[in-house]
Amino acid sequence: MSPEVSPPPPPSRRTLLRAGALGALGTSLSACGFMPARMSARQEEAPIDVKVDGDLVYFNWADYVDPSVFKGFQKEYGVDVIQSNFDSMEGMVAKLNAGNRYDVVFPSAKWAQRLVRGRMLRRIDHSKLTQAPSVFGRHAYFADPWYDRDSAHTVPFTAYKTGIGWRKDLLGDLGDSWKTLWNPRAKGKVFLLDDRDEVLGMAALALGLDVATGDRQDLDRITSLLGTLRPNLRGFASDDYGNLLNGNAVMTQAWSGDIAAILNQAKDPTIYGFHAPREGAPINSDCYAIPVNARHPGTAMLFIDYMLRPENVRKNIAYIGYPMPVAGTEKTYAELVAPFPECVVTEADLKADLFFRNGTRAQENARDTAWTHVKAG
Ligand code: N2P
Repeated sequence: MSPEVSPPPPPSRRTLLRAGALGALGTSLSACGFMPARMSARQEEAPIDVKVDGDLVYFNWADYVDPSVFKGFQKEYGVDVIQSNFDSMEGMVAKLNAGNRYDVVFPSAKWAQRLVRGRMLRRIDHSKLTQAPSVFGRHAYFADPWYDRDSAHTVPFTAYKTGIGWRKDLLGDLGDSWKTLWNPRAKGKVFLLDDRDEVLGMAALALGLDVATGDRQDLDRITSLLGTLRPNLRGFASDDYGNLLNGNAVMTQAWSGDIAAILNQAKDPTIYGFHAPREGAPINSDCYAIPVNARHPGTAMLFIDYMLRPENVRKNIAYIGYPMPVAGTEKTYAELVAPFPECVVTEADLKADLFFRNGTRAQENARDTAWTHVKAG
């Protein structure tokens, strides 16, 4: 395929409005390094022929789909699922930019927006997905989310918030503030997610700042605050789930879904707690997306549709612990998280301004620099 590189269209007024205060898209686009993989509008818009066109090359977080659902898909369609995993959005996008070809990838909201702006995703025709009405017809938020107008290139997979997971048997009941991470009884046994936006966002919220601030003065305050957390820190890791279960962490910054998954995996789930801190808990959503250079977009469409069948959604919810916006699966999730009601992501949560947003190039660079300082300690 010879990519016909063309500049992105100017953002419409609607897109600009949706991008929010930080979204100066024109300038941030080239900063994202998507130029080499950008496709022409024609390639992006070409309708996908929904039929098996090869094995499914799948790229996602580890353990983020129930293995029995993969088995069912392979059996029904006579294809293999060829899996590889990433452990950060930056890692995922680096692979795409390097030209690696996947049929289905799972960006979070702001990364989906970047990929859409960079013309790196195929358009997904909802009328070709038999299950689309139970997603877009029932969950108004996802019919037209801020990160992808009309969900034209994405289908929502999960929703979650970020909070604190801890061992109740070791630390007792804890307060519902981000400051809990500084609890001296957790000295040397706290993990933060290995994620720039989550860590800077947590400190921003603890300080009463915007969750996605790119302001240098704000970022100085954030880095100083995070410096004071060092004595408590054992490390940065996005395996919040594993670290709590294996005892490496007594407390960890955690995604609500991973905590809910613990309910199904732990010998004694009652020893774990989860708080969505009162200063604000970042909200996010991961999506299905089909890269423009996917070799098997037809199989990818069939996979997305298969994943959206309510019986498969219910299996996935029970296995990974994340709610999925698909009608008929609400009860499965509600029952799962009954012991952890703070995991629940409501429509009001989605509308609160607690998503990580794309900043301007300068703001994103300032956040990179702050993150480098925080990691270096
Ligand atoms: C990995 C799930 C990560 C989802 N357990 C957060 N985007």
